[in-house]
Amino acid sequence: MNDPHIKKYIFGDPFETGAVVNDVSIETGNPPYIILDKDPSAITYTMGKSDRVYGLGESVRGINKRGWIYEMYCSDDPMHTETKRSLYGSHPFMIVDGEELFGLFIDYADRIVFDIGYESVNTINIRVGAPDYKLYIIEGCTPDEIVSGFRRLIGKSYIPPFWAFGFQQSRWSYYTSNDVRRVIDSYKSDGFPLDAVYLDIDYMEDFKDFTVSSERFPDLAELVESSKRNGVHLVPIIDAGVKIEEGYDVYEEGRDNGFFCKDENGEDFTAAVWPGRVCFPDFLNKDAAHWFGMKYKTLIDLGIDGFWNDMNEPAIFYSENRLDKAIDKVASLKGVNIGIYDFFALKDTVLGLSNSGEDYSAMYHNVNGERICHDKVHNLFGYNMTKSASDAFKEIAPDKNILLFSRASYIGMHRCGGIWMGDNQSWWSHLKLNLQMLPSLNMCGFMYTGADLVGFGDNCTEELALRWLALGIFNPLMRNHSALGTRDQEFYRFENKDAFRSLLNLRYSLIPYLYSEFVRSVEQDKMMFRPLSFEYREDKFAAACEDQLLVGDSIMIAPVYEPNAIGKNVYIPEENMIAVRMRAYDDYTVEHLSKGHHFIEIPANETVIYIRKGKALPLVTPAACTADINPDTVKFIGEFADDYEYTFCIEAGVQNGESIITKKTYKP
Ligand code: MIG
Repeated sequence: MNDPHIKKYIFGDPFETGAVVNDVSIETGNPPYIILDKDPSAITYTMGKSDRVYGLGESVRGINKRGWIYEMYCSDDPMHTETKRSLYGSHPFMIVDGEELFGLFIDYADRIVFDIGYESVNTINIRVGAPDYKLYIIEGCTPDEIVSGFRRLIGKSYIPPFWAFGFQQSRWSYYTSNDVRRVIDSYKSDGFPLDAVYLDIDYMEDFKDFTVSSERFPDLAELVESSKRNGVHLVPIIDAGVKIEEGYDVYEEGRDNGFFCKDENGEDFTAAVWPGRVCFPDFLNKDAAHWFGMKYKTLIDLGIDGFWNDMNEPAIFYSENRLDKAIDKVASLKGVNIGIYDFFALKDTVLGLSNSGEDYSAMYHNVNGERICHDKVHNLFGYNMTKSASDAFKEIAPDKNILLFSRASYIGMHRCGGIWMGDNQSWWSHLKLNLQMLPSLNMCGFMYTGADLVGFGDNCTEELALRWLALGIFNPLMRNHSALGTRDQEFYRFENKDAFRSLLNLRYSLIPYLYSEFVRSVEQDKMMFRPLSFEYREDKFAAACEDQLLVGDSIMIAPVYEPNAIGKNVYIPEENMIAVRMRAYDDYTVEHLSKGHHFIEIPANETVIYIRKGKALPLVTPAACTADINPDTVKFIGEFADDYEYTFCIEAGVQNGESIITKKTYKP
């Protein structure tokens, strides 16, 4: 395929990342719009005063990325405040929308710094780690066209199994089979719908991948079976590090076959993560990747049909080498009356032990026989871990579409699995970040995604839980997850159960719409979550709107993300939108709104969905789990022409590890 709107340039000797699958021919001469350094590891562009910049996938801050500096470098940072620069994924695609309109993708697997008007307010300055990369400039008449051009270049996004659109419950500290049973029973006995419960690292024996604790989960196969009878899938975690332990087959096979990453001396690179000392499978080595991917069979054989890959930036708590140095330093100071600056230096030495660039630089890969320093391929590690699983699933169980998502990612991985948005916190600001990341990730191909609802770290409040759920019901990956030691936040834990139950039921009423819009977005290389500015091109209020989204073709959402609110200001971007005030899927009132600013009252037990002119919102009767959803129960809300029809995408089976999707059209 040769798309006339995409121009490709190659500089130096780039590493093949695997991001692009439908490539275009190479241009010579200078790329348009931007200015390249001689080197050319720096790119600059002068923005117009009101230009907006979109993209950069999983990043902090708003939908318009202008006014901050971001680094594309997969990082394990559970405390992502707004002044951090990197999160778990690297998605170096952006769109400039203003005096000029173009997209830019830098295909490069190490650190890239995107200064979007930080050092100098009107300047974009991009610094690529080394002058060895591919640059794509994407032109189009609208941001949507640019996104489609880019998405065609990088190939079709992952479509999870239909059940993965159901509500999923997770928590780090379901220690035993009985803990899991209790969670399922509690949801069921309170009449909440549920499709999955997660198994965090606690299900393993000493945090060893592909093992199951015989003491705490002696009956996993039975648990998987009985949960499935309730419509609930169990989804275990897989960590990147393999515990070093004699007699542990995964470790011994990896060691004996040379499948682990190496250090400078060609010995296995070791570091410490949850299992203690580990080796990292060399996912960039095809044989190693295949070997590790096939290991998932152990759990698939027990009936498991979903996985989440964690710690694959890769996260490193410490390496022994640097720990020893730190310990020596601490010891050397014993009895010394150190100065305050020495004290801070000491503190930094200890705090800097984790996820250190020094350790990454000492790690080596075997790529088709060539020794490659990890620095060159850092952002591809999580991608290739997830690809190894995705490839193997097609071999192990081609008759199943196995759910798969990852923490770390790079563009290209969007074809193999989804991502969750990493370790957020039970903060109101992270509710808003959840909303703002959705369109940015869609631009980069990541469609199956969502944040840990109610927040992973820290303690939530009931009010935050309820407001977050009102956004959560639109996340394709709708998972409540929390960290060990934080306040329990399963939805049945709260006082106002009715409000939580009706929101969860509403999710199930919405699933056929969400799934259909999701599938169509993938098929047509579109975004499912769009900023208002992408649709209402000439509208200055839409352009500045950072907290409302179009979800699929029919609706707009504008969730509350502040405490003690009685409602919020909502911008209605077109005449005659219909605000549907829902207390339950079958208990709602509608109100016509004119174009402009409105204060919308939104009590915490109501959700307001805005239907676009001439469109309809299809809602089905809620069900206890996705398997029980019946699309024929559909009812339409909205005002639409007599010949209006809506087509549901319906999962009708599996072939080659992928869902077979049929279409069924309904007329109101
Ligand atoms: O160092 O497995 O992001 O979802 O619960 C923390 C425990 C390791 C990080 C993941 C989180 C998970 C947690 N993991």
